[in-house]
Amino acid sequence: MSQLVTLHEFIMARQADFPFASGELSRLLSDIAVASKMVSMDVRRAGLVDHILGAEGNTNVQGEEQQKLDVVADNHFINLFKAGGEVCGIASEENDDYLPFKSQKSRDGKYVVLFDPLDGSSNIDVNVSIGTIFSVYRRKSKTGEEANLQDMLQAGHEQVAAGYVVYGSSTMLVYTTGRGVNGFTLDPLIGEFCLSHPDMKMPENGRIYAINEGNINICNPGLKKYVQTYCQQTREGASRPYSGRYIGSLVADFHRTLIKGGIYVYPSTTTDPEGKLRLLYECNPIAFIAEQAGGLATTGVERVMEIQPERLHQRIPFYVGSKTMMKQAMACLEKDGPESI
Ligand code: P6P
Repeated sequence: MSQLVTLHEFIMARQADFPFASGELSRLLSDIAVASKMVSMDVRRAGLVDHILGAEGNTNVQGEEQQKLDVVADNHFINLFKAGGEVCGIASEENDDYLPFKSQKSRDGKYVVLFDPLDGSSNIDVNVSIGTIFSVYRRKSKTGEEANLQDMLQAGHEQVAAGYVVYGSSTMLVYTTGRGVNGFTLDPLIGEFCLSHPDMKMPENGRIYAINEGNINICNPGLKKYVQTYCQQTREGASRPYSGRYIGSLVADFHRTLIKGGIYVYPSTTTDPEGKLRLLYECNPIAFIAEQAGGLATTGVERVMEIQPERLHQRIPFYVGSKTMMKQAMACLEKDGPESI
C-alpha cells in the first residue's frame, strides 16, 4: 500500500525543489484547495438546500437570501485570496470586470488568479459533475500598487500554475506548475486532498470524442468531416467506430479525456461565431494541463496558449485532447477551411 501524501505535503515537497521559492505560490495553491473544499461541501448539499432546506422561496433556514451556487463559490475563492495576501486581484466568470484587492496586504501580493468558480453549474439540478477552473499568473504591475487590466490579459504561456477541481463521484483537484500534472482526491473522512493520480499523462491516442452534435450542421465543414470520417466510421484495424461521450460540463469531459484519451471540441458555430468557451479562465488553464500531460490544445487554427488576450471574457473555438486525434482533426480543418464557418 503506497504512502498517503496530502496535497499540502506534496506542495511543500515541490517547493523544496525550488531553492529560491519563498512560499507564496505554495500558500496560494493551499488557499485554492481550502476554497475548493468549501465549494465541494456546498455542491454536495445543493440538492438538499434547493429542494428541502431552501424550499421556502429564496431564503434559507437562517432567513438569508438563497444565493446562486456560482456566486457562493465565487465568494469562497475571493475571500480566501483576500485573507491569504498572495493575490493582488482576480477576474472570474461571475464578475463583469476584474477585481483589484484594496488592502495593502493584497496590493503587496505577487499573483493574479483568473477562474471560473463553478463551470457547468446548470448541471447541478440534474446531479451531473461540475467543476472549478483556475489560472495563476505573476502580476505585471508594480508590487504595492493595485492590480490592473494588463495583469489579467496575459497569454496562456505566461501561466505559473493552472488546475481544475471536478465535483463528481469524488472531488478531485488536478493541477500543474509547469512540471507535470498531478491529481488529488478529497478524502472526506480526513478533509484532505490526497495524491491519487501522480504524474498524469494523456494517452497519445483515444477512441472517445466529446462534442455537442446538435452543432454539427452549424459548424465548419472540416470538423463535420473529422467526426464523420474518423469518429463515426469503423477504421482499419478497429472493430467499431469511436464512442461519443458528451457530459456538457467542460471539466468532467476534459477529466475523462485526460485519463482515457480522446478529444473535446467546442467549435465556432453560426450561433456562436467566436465559440462558447472563455479563453482566460476555461481554455488557457485546461490547455496548460493538456500540454503538460502530453496532449494538444488549439483553436483549430493556432495554439491556445499563444493567443494574446484582448478582453476578459473573450471566447475562442476550443479543441483539446490526445495528440494523434488532435492532429487528425486539424488536418481535416486545414483541408476544409480553417476554424471559420
Ligand atoms: P452546450 C457549461 O455551460 C460549458 O461552459 C462547458 O462546461 C460545457 O462543455 C459547455 O458549456 C456545454 O455547452 O452548448 O453544449 O450546452
